[in-house]
Amino acid sequence: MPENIQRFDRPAHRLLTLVGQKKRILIMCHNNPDPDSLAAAFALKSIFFQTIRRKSIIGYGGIVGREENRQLIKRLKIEITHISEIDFGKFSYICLVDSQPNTGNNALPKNILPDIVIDHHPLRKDTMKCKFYDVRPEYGSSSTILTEYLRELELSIDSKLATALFYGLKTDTFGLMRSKVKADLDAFNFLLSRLAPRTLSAIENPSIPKSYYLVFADAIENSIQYNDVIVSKMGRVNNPEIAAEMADFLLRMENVRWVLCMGEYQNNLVLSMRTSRRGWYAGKVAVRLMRGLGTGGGHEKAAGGKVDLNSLGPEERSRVTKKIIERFLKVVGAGGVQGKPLTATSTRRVPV
Ligand SMILES: [Mn+2]
Repeated sequence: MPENIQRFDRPAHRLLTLVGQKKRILIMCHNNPDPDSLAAAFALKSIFFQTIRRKSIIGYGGIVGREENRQLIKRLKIEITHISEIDFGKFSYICLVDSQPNTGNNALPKNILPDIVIDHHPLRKDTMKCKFYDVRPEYGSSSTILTEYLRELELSIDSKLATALFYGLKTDTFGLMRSKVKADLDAFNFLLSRLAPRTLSAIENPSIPKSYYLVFADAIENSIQYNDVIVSKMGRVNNPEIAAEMADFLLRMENVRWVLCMGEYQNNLVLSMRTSRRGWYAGKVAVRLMRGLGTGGGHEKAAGGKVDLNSLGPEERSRVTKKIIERFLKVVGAGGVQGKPLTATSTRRVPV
């Protein structure tokens, strides 16, 4: 019976023993991969190359939407392959990082169970059927786990890999703000002295297209505030990650504790949820909101979800959106609150 590998000493050694001399290895990120997913895959690829001299392939579904993430891939030369160019049958070993089977956020076909799962989301039932899984929900990032693997195996970590892992850890934990374990801080300190500071800065501060600002303007225009809760209906978006960016941005508003942003991307309703409230678990709230409608999940402070709109007409689509908003407001305690357009506030501060 496979067991959660983290209970054992030296998980990276166990992983390598299990992989042996497998020839063709695929490492899958989640859809629209974020820095943590990309860095974890990049690190696992480096582990296989440095130990068993195997060149593995990093696969992903969706698109790389954020300009920061595009820069990460470009500047650190992370080679990734879209699933449209991947023949899953050709691989003798499949790894999944920063995600788990049947979560709806990775592009692995339903009939393919990965051999290896390394993740920091809450453990799922299907994951327990995999040969090797190392799932640590208390960890701030998958990059933290992979940094530990590299250190355990005493492998070299060049500045590119250190920069990727540092950025993955930093973004997933909001600069350690969302971190709860010392392991994150240890990895942070370890990577800090090894990364390329100018490259990191270039990744974090890219030029951004004008369209991005227009989407933001639109989203703010279409936001409704219910006391400390904001719901934004963004309409059609040309990038599935923009809902998450908007949610992060809105949560920084003073006195706001919950944000839900929703947009339509390629016949999917994508939603992103954020909270700064303690004692709640956004990922669990997302699962509840999406029950019977689609898929959802996530972490303590950040979560997401997706509804397939393909078979739904315009009326059904708006009914689904309404239902999700209704459930959300009820769960976060704003059920009976009369919402006001965000831009209608009379307390707008105008600099003199
Ligand atoms: Mn992650």
